[in-house]
Amino acid sequence: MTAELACIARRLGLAGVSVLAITGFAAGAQAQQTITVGHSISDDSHYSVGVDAFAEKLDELSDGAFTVDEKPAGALGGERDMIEGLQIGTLDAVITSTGPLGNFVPETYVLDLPFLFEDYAHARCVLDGEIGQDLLDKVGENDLVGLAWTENGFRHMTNNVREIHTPEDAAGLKVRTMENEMHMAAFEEMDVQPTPMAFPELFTALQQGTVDGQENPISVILTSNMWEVQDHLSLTGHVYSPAIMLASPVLWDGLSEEERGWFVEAAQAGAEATRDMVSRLETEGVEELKEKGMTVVEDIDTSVFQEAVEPSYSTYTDEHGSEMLERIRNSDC
Ligand code: EAX
Repeated sequence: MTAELACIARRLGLAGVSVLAITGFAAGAQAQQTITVGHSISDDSHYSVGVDAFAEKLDELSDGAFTVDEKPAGALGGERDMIEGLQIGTLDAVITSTGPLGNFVPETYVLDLPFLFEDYAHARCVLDGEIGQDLLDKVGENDLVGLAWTENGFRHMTNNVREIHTPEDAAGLKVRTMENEMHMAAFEEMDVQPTPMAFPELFTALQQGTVDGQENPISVILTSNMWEVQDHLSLTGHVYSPAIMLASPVLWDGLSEEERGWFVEAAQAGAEATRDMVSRLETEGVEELKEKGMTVVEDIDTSVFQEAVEPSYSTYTDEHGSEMLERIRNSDC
């Protein structure tokens, strides 16, 4: 189409007229807007699959008025940097874990408590229901727009020192965590030395031995090639890691109600595609990591880990009370 138009333009002697302008004219003169979407992990990750599904749905709903420019792999900075970017409008949307989100929206810290969600069905049900919507609304009160909850996955530990079967095996290790108070408190209860760091710095830190280990969902471990620099994986599933698709209030202010609806619907389509990949890799990905040479400890007694980290809940409840925690525990999910 574009080449054809360029050809027509040349024949008409419109050499100086941009092809884009002609394309816009041909499509009914509707202005095209490019939406920049950033995330911290690779372009074959579950977030990237989510961006593709988001872009496709947005294109369909808007009849091509919005196109998406994906900036993966921390090209626009770590997750905290990108959230700040949204607030000042230097980018349009981000898919991020809740790692740094509590620094901006403290109400979301509840989601970062270890062993809060029993399984994927439980977490997805809570986030897709009234509780999830209330938290998205809270996000909206902090110079951010919460489009939809999406997913990173249950986090598992990797390291280069020894197989982890029990919290005692983890004790003494230096483990990179996200920049998240709740996560750090949980690891401290296991006598692990939590070392918070932005994701784009992690691979080099593992490679150079600045930290002994890290923890992330299978999809991240696999698609960020952590198996190249980590020997042992333990399926601890110690915390569910939600992700969220956020938009910039600067973008949002310029959209009509109808367009806002398209963005929310497209973000939900992205979340669905992301969750499908997370589910698939939760089993397939483990096999792949074994093939790539990782030793995998699968028979973990999670109850001993749960007991070890339980006292860290007070880090949350001392400051935020237990109302939201009880709501999640008592929900129908
Ligand atoms: O959001 O920082 C992390 O470990 C996150 O899990 C990752 O960047 C995906």
